[in-house]
Amino acid sequence: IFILFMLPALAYGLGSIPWGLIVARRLASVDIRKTGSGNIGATNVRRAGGNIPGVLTLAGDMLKGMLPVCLAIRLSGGGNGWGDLYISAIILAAFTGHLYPVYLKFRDGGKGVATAAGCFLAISPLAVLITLSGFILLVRGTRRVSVGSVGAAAILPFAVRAAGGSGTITACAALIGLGIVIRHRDNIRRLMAGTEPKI
Ligand code: NKO
Repeated sequence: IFILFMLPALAYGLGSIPWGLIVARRLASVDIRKTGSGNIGATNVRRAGGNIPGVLTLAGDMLKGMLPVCLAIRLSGGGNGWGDLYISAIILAAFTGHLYPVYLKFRDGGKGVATAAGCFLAISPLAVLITLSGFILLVRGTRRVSVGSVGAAAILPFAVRAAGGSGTITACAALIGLGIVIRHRDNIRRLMAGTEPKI
């Protein structure tokens, strides 16, 4: 019962851990917020420090979403109505932590792609697999990670539904997708201006 009430705060706290900032500082000796796009995500860390720091950031940001959602699934017993509402709240808490990290005074948060992928991997690996396929096709086709991310955000709720997700989890996926798209507004502006960097 105690952990049931503490998990939202724990998920927010975990989500707040800025892996990209930590990895880039340790392994590439740069302040990732002042390099490239200025984003703390895996894409920008790879841009600044190469593949290994990029993959470590991706793994860290995915795990901090996956861990609290796995706990939420266990605590709520999965599939029932209240359980899905609880799981959705935990997803939103982890995602909000990543976007507005308490340790960075709620500024300089990420765009939520890797953290969302981790959260939904815990609930529906199939939905993430479907979304990942779209992501890969879009990145290959355009050479821009941001296009893959925005596309994946749009696909996610449909993939969750198609994979058998409940209405509650689907609505949560739509909200997360909307958050990701909004966070990419600078990228979208650059894409329309033709100035978004290729990978
Ligand atoms: O620096 O503004 P930038 O060019 O870095 O970065 C734009 C980028 C920001 O996002 C990231 C996160 C890294 C994403 C790596 C892809 C990992 C695999 C994604 C699977 C997608 C399926 C999950 C659905 C979640 C929406 O966009």
